[in-house]
Amino acid sequence: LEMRNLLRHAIERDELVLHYQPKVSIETGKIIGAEALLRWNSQERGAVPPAQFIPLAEESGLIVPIGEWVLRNACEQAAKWQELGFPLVIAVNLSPRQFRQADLLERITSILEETGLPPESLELEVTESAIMDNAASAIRLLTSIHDMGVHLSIDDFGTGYSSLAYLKQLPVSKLKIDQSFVKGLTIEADDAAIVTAVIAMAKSLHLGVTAEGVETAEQLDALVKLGCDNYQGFWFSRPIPADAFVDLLGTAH
Ligand code: G
Ligand code: G
Ligand code: MN
Ligand code: NA
Repeated sequence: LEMRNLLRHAIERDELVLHYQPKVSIETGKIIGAEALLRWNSQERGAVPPAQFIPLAEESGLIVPIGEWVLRNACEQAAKWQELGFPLVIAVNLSPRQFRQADLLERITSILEETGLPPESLELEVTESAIMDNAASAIRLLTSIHDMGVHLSIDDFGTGYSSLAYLKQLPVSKLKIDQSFVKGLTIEADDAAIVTAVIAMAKSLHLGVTAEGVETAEQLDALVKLGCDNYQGFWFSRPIPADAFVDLLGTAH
C-alpha cells in the first residue's frame, strides 16, 4: 500500500503518538516546558520518521486533521500535567498548511476550551517561511492568536528567509535558533558568529531565545556565556513518551 493511504488511516487506527522534549531554563536548569513531536508507528511500515511522513502529510493536506489531533492531544496532556502540579508551557509545531487554514483561530479556541488548558500554557512554533509566504495575512493571524494569550515562537530561526523588518512587527515572544547553527557553535567560527548575532538581536528586540539541538556540555557552556535563555537537546533529553516525561519531571523539576 502507498504510504499516503496508510497515513490517511493512522488516526483512526490509533497509530499516532506524541513524544515530548523538555525545554530547559539556562538560568535555573529546570524544565519550563515541552515540545510535542509527532511519531507514527505504522502497522505495515513500523516507525516512520517524521522527516518522511510530515512532508507527505503537508502535500496531501492530511496535515490538517493530523495537526488538529496533535494540538488536542498535546493540550490534553499539558492540562493533566498542570493537575499534577507541573505548570509547563506546551509547544506545538504548526505547519505552513495549517497556518493557511481559514478557521485556525476557531479551532485553537475550541481545543483550549475542550481541554481546559489556559491559553498562556500553549506555545505555537511557526517557521519563517510559513510566515513569509503571506506576511500581511500572517501578521493578522498571529496578532489574533497572540491576543488570545497564546505564545508564539519562530522555529528553525536563521534557515528561512527572515525579513528583519517583519520580525519587528510580528507578535512573537521567542526565537528558536536552528540546530544546524548550534551544531557548529563550538567548532565553526561562522556558526558561532550566527548564534552570537541571533542571541544579541533577540535581546535587543526583547524576544526570548531558545537554542535547539544542544548535544554537548561545551555547547551549553557557550550558550550560557552568550546569555541564551532556554535550550532543548539530547544533552538534557531526547523527545520521550508522556509517561517517561512525568518521571523526568518528578526527578528533575
Ligand atoms: O521529531 P523530529 O525531531 O524527528 O522532527 C522532525 C521534523 O518533524 C521537525 O522539523 C519537526 O518540526 C517536525 N514535526 C514533528 N512533529 C510535528 C508536528 O506535530 N507537526 C508538524 N507540523 N511538524 C512536526
Ligand atoms: O524542526 P523542529 O525544531 O521542530 O524539529 C525538532 C527535531 O529536532 C525533532 O526531530 C527532534 O528529535 C530533533 N532534535 C531535538 N534535539 C536534538 C539534538 O540534540 N540533536 C539532534 N540531532 N536532533 C535533535
Ligand atoms: Mn519545533
Ligand atoms: Na527546529
